[in-house]
Amino acid sequence: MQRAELEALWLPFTANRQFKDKPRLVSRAEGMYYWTPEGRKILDGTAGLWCCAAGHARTEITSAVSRQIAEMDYAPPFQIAHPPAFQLANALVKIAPAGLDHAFFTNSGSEAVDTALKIALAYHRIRGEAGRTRLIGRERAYHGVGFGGITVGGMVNNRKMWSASLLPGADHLPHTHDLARNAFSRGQPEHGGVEFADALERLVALHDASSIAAVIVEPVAGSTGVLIPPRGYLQRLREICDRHGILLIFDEVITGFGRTGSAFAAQEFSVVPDMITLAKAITNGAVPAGGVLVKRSIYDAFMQGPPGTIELFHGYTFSAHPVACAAGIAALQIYERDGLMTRAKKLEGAWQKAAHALRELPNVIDVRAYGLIAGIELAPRDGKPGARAFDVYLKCFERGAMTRQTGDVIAVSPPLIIDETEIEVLFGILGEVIRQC
Ligand code: PXG
Repeated sequence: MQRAELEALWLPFTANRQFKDKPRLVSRAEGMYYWTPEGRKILDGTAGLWCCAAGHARTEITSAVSRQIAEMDYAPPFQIAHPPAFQLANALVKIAPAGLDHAFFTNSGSEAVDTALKIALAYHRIRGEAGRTRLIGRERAYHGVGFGGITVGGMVNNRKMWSASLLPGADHLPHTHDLARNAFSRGQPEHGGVEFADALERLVALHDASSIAAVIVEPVAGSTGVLIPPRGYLQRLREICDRHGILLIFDEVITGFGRTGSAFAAQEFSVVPDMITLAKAITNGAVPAGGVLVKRSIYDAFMQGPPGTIELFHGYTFSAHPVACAAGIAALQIYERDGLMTRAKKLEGAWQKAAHALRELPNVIDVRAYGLIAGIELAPRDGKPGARAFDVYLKCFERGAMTRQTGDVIAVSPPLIIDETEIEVLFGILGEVIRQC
């Protein structure tokens, strides 16, 4: 493409001018690979940003999508519905942790987060606890880019331009990253779980439980550079929320659908939240969609008013879009049929071994991995945060592997169909590149 043709597009979360000087384009995808317009093959180490769990261009999904778009392209979601919406809700509830048996649909993770936060606030209000308005997030958290999501989020660049416009009254738990004690952990880090979670007890003491609506956390934080919950952390958060009548929301936008080795991280870590937010792999990335899984007691609380009144004044034109639902149903069928929800467990040995082999390389200050996720933290070069990791990311792309860079961390999260040879290739390229950077 010519430089002039690149101008009109404003790319999200991208250094636009740098990108347009040297664009990286992909134009085809299948299975574990992308191809550039020139035909260069690139191993997808990111599942297209955590989306394509079953790999790219699955024919079952493409056929389901084309059948649906021909049959009924769109239908309004308010006061009317269509069978695929119910089918996808039922399929999700079937694999969800027990008790989370209602699904509300959105189009993205950001919308799922804002929906869950709004449900939490409304839930307390309709139950007569209107004072519970405070939302608790966590340092280094990523919950999308809506005002709710950036309020509870904890990544400074995503917040600072809008710091005066965030939702009022929010507070944040400390993040759980503890390099001094937990560097090079395999699986869940040993240290600090209970102690980090007990910070919630201090926020309750500071603000009083009667002002707190909900706590939202990513069970494994992704965007901030792969933070795996230390042992006991999520359990302790659950206990404290229960003690004080606070709702616990797991943002499973990246951990949902087998990424950790269970369908949801809630099951993997044996902690059941009150709501789960979803997106990305819900349709294998084929069509935008997201959703919130909600506990029955929350749904029931809304169903108390006089019949005929709308219980929740919230929803999107594209909630439960028929084409997204068709993609979602087909994706879930593949995940189940091919055992993808638990495949990360089978590959865990090979994954951990390959990731931790990078430990010996220069400038690698941490390797952390869980399920089919890994984060490799690098020492910043010349005091410039992120510069070395960005170089690694660029060189990996040139060498034929797509990875993700965030700060000083390289994150990888391939499609769950990856095999042991591809794992070796991915970490092999990463290793060679890190040596040069
Ligand atoms: N919650 C979490 C936990 C996410 O990871 C969102 C919400 C927002 O989803 P939408 O669909 O609105 O983008 C996300 C998004 C990365 C990376 O590098 C991850 C995301 C977005 C951009 C980059 O890991 N996740």
